[in-house]
Amino acid sequence: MGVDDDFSLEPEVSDVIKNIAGKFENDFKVTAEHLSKTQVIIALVGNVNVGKSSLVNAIFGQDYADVDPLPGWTKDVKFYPLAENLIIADTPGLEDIDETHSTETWNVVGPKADLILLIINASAGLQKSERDTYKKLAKAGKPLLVIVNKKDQIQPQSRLDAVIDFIAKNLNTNKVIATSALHGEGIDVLTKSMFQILDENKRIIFLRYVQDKEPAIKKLVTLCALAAGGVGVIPIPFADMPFLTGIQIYLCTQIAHIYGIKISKTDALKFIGSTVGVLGFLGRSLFRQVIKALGDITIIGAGVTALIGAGVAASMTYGIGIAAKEFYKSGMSLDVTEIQSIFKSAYDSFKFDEVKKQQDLTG
Ligand SMILES: Nc1nc2c(ncn2[C@@H]2O[C@H](COP(=O)(O)OP(=O)(O)O)[C@@H](O)[C@H]2O)c(=O)[nH]1
Ligand SMILES: [Mg+2]
Repeated sequence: MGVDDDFSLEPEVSDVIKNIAGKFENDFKVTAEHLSKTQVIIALVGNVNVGKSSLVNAIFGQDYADVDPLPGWTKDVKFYPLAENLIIADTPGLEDIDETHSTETWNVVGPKADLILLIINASAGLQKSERDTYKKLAKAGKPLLVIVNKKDQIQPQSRLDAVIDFIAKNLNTNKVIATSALHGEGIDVLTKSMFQILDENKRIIFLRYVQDKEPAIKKLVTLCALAAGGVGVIPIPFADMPFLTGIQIYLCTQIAHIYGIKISKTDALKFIGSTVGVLGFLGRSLFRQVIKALGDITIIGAGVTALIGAGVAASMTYGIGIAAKEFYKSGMSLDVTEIQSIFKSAYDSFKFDEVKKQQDLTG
């Protein structure tokens, strides 16, 4: 079922696709190989009872207390494999960290963690131990997010805003995220931030295990759309390939990967071809031009973007990404008509200038 059966390419285009897929196989292999060997370690730092277990549960739908910690690490920091390549590192409560434990804790968390979550209880406010810890962690130079959990316990909203503002100012960071693990609030913002702050391979692995993948995938699609429109926000592999299609192939293969589906470059290209086909002459002729040019490995990148305009390039990428999300989420059970209709409404809804402006504001 799916793209292969319903979407037939002109023979000359199909030959060229095979050709391109072969030429870039090596670049993409690096990514796939990398992914299979990559491990993501997320360290939780925070006092007892702040909601560390509850947050992990809200994000991944799993209780790491049910998992046996990995043997042979240290007695203070415990590593729980939530999945083969996703590990939660749980540290002793800050109040329990005396001098000897402390050194060991930072020595482990600093180098090993890919992402550190410092979790603070909203209703208790910022403690001195939390401030000191933040300083130490920030020095490690690792991706670090500050989470203010139990936000439901602070009413009204203006009081909560003041608490968050106070913590952000005191820690000198703008990466403070308010959550309620109990009510599932702010978890979307948190997963989006975790996704964005992780490196390009680790973020894909992370998302495979996240329960609600939608917010972060939308973010990925938006960032790729901006990249296609010439606005670089985060590094995206292949964004500097001298043509537009590199970004979309990357986007489709990564989204498939997040849903646990391995696809080839040819599959991705066919999928892209099937979506843009709905744009009629513009989509088809653009796709054909890109494909042909790629066949010659002519450097046409800037040319193609100039030809269709940054806004159209961005909207197309957005449409392709959203269509890919629905397609792979469905286990590839949508047909071409359904894919095209999802593509078209996403394509029409994307407002490049507004999104660009928003991105400028929020960073
Ligand atoms: N009101 C409220 N309670 C929460 C929240 N998150 C966790 N809790 C509760 O706080 C207690 C400690 O949570 P837990 O996840 O075990 O904390 P940990 O010791 O840091 O792992 C439990 O009773 C949770 O139900 C939240 O966002 N709001
Ligand atoms: Mg716990």
